[in-house]
Formats: sequence, structure tokens, C-alpha cells
Amino acid sequence: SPATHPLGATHPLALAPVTGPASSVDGFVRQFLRNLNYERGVPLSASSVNDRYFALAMTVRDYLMARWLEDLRRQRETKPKGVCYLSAEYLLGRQLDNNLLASGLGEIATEAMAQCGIDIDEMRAQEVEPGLGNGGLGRLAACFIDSLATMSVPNVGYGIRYEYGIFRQTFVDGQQVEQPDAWLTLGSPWEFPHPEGARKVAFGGHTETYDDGGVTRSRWVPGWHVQAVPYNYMVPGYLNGRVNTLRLWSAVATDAFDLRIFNSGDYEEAVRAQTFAENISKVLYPEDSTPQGKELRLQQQYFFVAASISDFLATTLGDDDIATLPDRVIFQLNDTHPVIAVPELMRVLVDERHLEWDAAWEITKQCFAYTCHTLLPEALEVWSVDLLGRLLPRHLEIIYRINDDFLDEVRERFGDDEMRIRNMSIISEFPERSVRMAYLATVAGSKVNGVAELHSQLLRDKVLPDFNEFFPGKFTNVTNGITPRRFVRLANPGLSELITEAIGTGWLTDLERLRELESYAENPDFRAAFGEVKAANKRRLNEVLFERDGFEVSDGHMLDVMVKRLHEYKRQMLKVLHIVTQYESITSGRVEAADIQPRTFIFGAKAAPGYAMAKRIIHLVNAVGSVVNADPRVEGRLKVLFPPNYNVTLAERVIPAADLSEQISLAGKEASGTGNMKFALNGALTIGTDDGANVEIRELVGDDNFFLFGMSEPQVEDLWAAGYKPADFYQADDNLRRAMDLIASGAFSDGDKSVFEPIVSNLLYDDRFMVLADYSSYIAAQARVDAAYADTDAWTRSAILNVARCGFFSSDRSMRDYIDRIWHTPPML
Ligand code: F58
Repeated sequence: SPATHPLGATHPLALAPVTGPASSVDGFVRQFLRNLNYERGVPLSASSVNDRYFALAMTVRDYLMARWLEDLRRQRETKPKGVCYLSAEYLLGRQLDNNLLASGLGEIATEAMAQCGIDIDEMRAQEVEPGLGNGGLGRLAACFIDSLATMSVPNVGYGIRYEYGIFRQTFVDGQQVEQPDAWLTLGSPWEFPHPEGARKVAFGGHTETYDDGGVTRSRWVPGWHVQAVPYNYMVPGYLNGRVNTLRLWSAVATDAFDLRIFNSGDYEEAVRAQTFAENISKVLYPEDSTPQGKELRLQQQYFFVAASISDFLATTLGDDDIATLPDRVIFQLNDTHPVIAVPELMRVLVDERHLEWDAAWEITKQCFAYTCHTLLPEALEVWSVDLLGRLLPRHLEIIYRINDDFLDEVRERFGDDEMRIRNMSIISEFPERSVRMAYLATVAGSKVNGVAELHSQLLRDKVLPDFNEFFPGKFTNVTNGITPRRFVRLANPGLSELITEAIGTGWLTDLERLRELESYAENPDFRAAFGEVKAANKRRLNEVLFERDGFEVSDGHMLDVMVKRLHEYKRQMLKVLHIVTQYESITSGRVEAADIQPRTFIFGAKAAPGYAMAKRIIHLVNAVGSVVNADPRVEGRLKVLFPPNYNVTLAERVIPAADLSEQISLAGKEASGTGNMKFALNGALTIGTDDGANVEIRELVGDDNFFLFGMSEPQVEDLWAAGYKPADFYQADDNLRRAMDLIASGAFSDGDKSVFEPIVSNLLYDDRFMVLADYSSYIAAQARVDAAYADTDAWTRSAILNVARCGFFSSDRSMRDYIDRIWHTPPML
């Protein structure tokens, strides 16, 4: 009954746990052994860890299957409006624990494995996480689909099943070396391939017009095709008996490729063609900010959205009237990567379904909404007309027509203001004629949203002000969020238990209830218990880092953590300068080692393989770490650790152990950040700029519980306008000069001054992201951190208040905002 359900009697989604073959320990053991024997073909006695991991995963899967099928049946029957989330990336993280949690099978599975004499942790460790994303954007998609399932909102996540996800990072002599991420080598128990559901995707060729009984129509005569094969993944809601679907597409050659073997007799050529087709879903592009206008990337984008739209129309809309499409679906565009879906839907409606252009456009406009995740101008995607015309000639024609109609309307409203027309055109003429995908998405989308208040405001007023004027009400904000199931409950079981003991279980699906912890911040026993959880999480992290990387971590240190992609705008260099400043001030004798707060600095960051400066910064972090960690003068006081290959799995260990969260981007550059939310919800205090969602975190937790530093976004603008000269800051600050000089001297590169010279001169003479301008303010804020940490009890109190006040950052709330402001898709109760 709902009263005994873990969600509590009041939760509207509460369902009695369904019994099934695996819902008792005995049943679980039986099903597990059945899977081991009949699916893996091995007896327990001869099974490998991988066999046992598969059998365990399959047993969880079997349990969820009835619910999945039931959800699919109900959706077919009731035809609710659903969300199709179109995203080139899903950074899922490991699935086993998540699915055990969602199904409520955790304890049963642990007991069942114990009865079989198996250590379930060994099987957890066996899972290779699917790293099908670069960073925040991909992880956000994963959090969103978790929340939609938990809220019973019908949703299909569409994306690409990359054979190789984000590269595996190793360090050789402190420098990043990339290895392929062969995550599928041992197979994945979580995927269900459906070759019979394959969709054919066309490319190339030319367009022509033809006479259709007196009507002149256009059509596309493609040059080649590939097959898109769907792989389905379960997306279970948390203890609510719901399972949504993630459908990722894999590219394979069509029969036509095979036919070529037959016809040409050129076997080698035929195999080459096959490889060519399969390249499309081969590898995730590891660029995290600047899109490289690569043809294969455009192929990937079109490949997955064409397959997804075709799939939705065939399997979900079926024979229903195409005019009802907006009542059945909203396609959410996760950044510009899927925006080619707009002309694709127009092509399907006009060329294939023979709708009038205007009717098709009315439908299309209602079916899309667009989320922007950046402000960096170089990150706004553009595709050259030349490339688009070669790969997707019909789509280019359609984009031109959309643009012509749109610019006509602009002229009608604003007159022949050529400057304005040029600024708003979807087609830009310089440096080469190209399509601005963000503009296309803005014109087509029913709504356009940024991902934090500040970002949405800058997007509206600074990046796309003309569009905001032209489309009043189109721009909105939805502040990002994170799933508390993975990032609190699973990542931090100790804290979760403490919270539940204090305020009950409801918080995991209603995160604002963490507010009830506020009064506990004043309770010394609770503070002690909270401190003990943090200490235990640090010990657990130490074990992981020792086993993974051989690192030995010092006890009793403040854990100061900066984990995120390596990018100049995120300013890992500011962190490096702080460390070097501390190191220099002690080793030169100006500061007593005993007078500083002992700290371990942890970095985690991958650099895009082609981003030379980012890679050099990684090298510098490792170099500083080697010197600092080996210097007896700072032993026990400063330690720098940079575990390679930061990913979701490592994040789940590092974040719960952190004391200090570094969110130090230049104001106006980080759209939102989501790591910042994960840290705060796990009881770390933030040192941060007024950027992205930091602004909202600080407003919620209060100035006393947040270390703010640096220029505000308007101050950044002013300094640029006044003419920024970083060298002036270098001259004016002794500490900064000493730190920079130490790096330039070769102290971290065996005396070789050339190694880090490009970093130093870039900071001195360019410094696009104003590291030097914010340095002194950062160092001052770090001094406040040191002082605050010395009062353990007060620090813990602040940490508890961070947890209590950050319930807003649940991705469930983000989903509610999307539903209310953009999607209008009620839960399917
Ligand atoms: C990130 N973008 C933002 N892009 O930088 C971050 O502030 C925000 O919190 C997050 O999105 C979620 O909204 C991001 O991760 C990418 O990784 C793209 C990958 C493909 C190429 C372009 C960047």
C-alpha cells in the first residue's frame, strides 16, 4: 500500500512495490543463476566476474521489464503528449547501482549475492561507464531523463550509440595522452538492439522538381544511404514502477553497400564503403566548446535526428493525422547539435506528406524548443553552405526558404534596416557563407531557454537582442539541476542516511524538503555526525585513489577540488597560481608552513585533444604537483593530486569527499555549471565568481556560506572597454609576480624555461579570461577560506546549510520548469 511505500503515503506517484520473480532473496538467487546458466552459458563455479556482472544486471533488467512493457502499452493506448529529448550526448555513468536503486532491489541483490558467495562490489567495479558525452551538457541530458522517468512524464531520449565514447585520459611525463574508450569490448547488459526497427537515412545527391498532377513539387534524390539501428535502454524512475526509453542509434551499411560487392566485383571497395557508413557512429567528438566544422560531425547530427523523427512518426504517431503532431510531441533541442531536425521535419511534411509550406511551418514551430548552453561566440555552431549543400542539398533549400520568409517578416516590422537584416539572417556571409544554427533554432523554436538566470539574461540581452525584440516572450530561463538519486543517494550513502534519519525519505523526490535540515545545523550532535560522514567519505576516496592511481592522501587535510573540463575560461590557471603562491611563500621563508591550513588540491580535467593551451595547462598542473609533493618543506601542508581520466564514476567518489568546491570561471562565461550544484548538495562550500548558477547558489545559501570573489559580469565588460592590460596587474602585485616568475624560471620544468613560457606570456599579454585581474581577489578569498576552515564547527554548520538550502537544484525542479513553461506535458498518472 502507499503507506508502506518508500516514497511515503503523500507522494502522488507512490505505487505499491510490485512483486516478481526477483523480489525476494530466493527469487533473486534463482533468477540470477538462471541468467548465468542460460544467458551466459556458464555454471557459477566457472563464471568470470564479467559473467556474474552480466547475470546480475540481467536479473535487475528482468525485474524492470514488466514495468517497461506496461509503460509502453499504456503510452500506445492513451497517446499522451511526450517529450522527445534530442541530444548528441548522454553521459550516463554506471547503470547497475542506479537501476538497483530505482527498482528497490539493492538490499535483496546484496543479500542474494552474499548467499552465492559473491562480492557485489567486485561486480560494481566491473561495469565500464558509457561515456557518451563530453561534460556538463551530456550529463545534464542524463539527469533530465532520470527525472522525467521519476516524475512519470512520457519521454524518449534520442541520441547516438557511439562505439567509442569520450577518450580515456592517461598521463605520460605529466602530459595528456588519449586512448580510445572501447566501452563495448565486453558487451553491455543494458542495451536492447532492434535491427528490425532500423531506419534508412539519406545523404548527398541533388534536388529536383517534378509535376505531381499539376502541382510542382520538390524532391531530394539522395546519393547514398545508411541504416540507423536503434538500441534501447531502460530509464527507470525512482521507485515508481515507471520505465522510460533511451534510444541510441548505431550506423550500419545498407544492403545497397552489399550490392556493390556483387555488382562491381570490387570487394575491397565494398568493404571500404561499409566502413565509411559505420564511421558515422564510431566516435564521440571530444571537442567540449569549439565545434570543428567537420563533415563527419554534420553526418552524425543529421543521422540521429533523421532516424529519430522517422522513428517517432512511424512508431508513435502511426496513422494518426499529422496535423495532431504538436499535441503528441515536443522535440527539445539540446543545444544546436540536433537543429538540422528543423528542416528535416519540414522536408518530411512538405515533400513526403505533401502539406502546404505554411501549414507545415505552423506545425514545425510548435514541435521544437531550443536550449542554449553557452555564451562563448566561438562555440555557436555554424555550418558552411558549401558543406551543407553537398551533404543535405534539400535541407539547404529549406533553410533558405525559412530565412527568406523570416527576413520578409523582419522587414515588414522594422523596415529596410539592412544592418538589422544582416545581423538577424540565418545565413551569414563572412568569413564564408554559412548557416547559423542557433539562429535557425531561435526562429523555429516555440521557446528558447538559457540554463541559469544570468545566462538566460545575457543570451536575451547581449547575444540575441534583436530576436528578443522580434519574438517577445520567446526567451525564458530554466536553471539546470542534477539528479539527487545518483549524486546524493548513490554517491553519498552516509549523508543520505543521516538526512533520512533526520527528516524521513521524502526528500529524494522532493528535494526542497532538505530545508527541514536547517534547524539541525544548530544541533551539535548532528554536526558531529555530519563531520563524521565527510571524514568517512574522504577515507573512501583515499582508498579509491590509492587503488586506481597509487596516490597516498594525507589525513586531516582540507580537500580543495576543481573537477571539470579543462578550458581557459574555467580558469584552472587561477587555481594553479594560488597553489604556486602558497608554495613560493613557504619555500622562500616568508610564511611558516605551520601557519597555513593543510590542503590537498584535487584536479580532474580532460582537454580537447586539439586544444594546445589546455593540454599545456594540464602539463603544468602535473609539473607543479610533482615538485610540491616531493618538497619536504611543504610536506604535510600542501599536496596536489591529479587523477587521470576524470569521469562520472570518479565524480561520484570525489564530490562527496570535498570540503571546498572551486567554481572560478570568468563572470559571464560559464553558462550554468552543474558540478557546482553537486558539491553544494554534498556539503562542500563554494569559492566562486558571480557566474552561471553560482549566482543562484549564493543567493540561496547566503553570503556567509559562500566565498565570493572576482569581478562581476558588468565589471568584466567595463574593464574590457577600458582596455585590459594584464601586465599591469602582474606589476602591481608582488605575490602574483613571484608566482609567475617561479613558473617562468623553469622551477617546474627542470630548469627548462621554454616549456611553460607560452602559458606565462599568454597571461601577461593576452589573458582573454582575465586570470590576472581576478588573482588578488581570489587569493584574498582563499585566505578567508583558511580562516573559516580553522573553526571546524562553524564550517560544518555552513556545510549543512548548503545542503539544506540547495534543494532547488534538483533536476526534478528543472523538469517541472520545462513542463510548465515550455513543454506542457502532464505526468501520466
Ligand atoms: C555546458 N556546455 C556549459 N557543452 O558549459 C555549462 O555551463 C552548463 O552547465 C552545461 O553545459 C549544462 O547546461 C557543454 O557541456 C559541450 O560539452 C558541447 C559538446 C559539443 C561541442 C560543443 C560543446
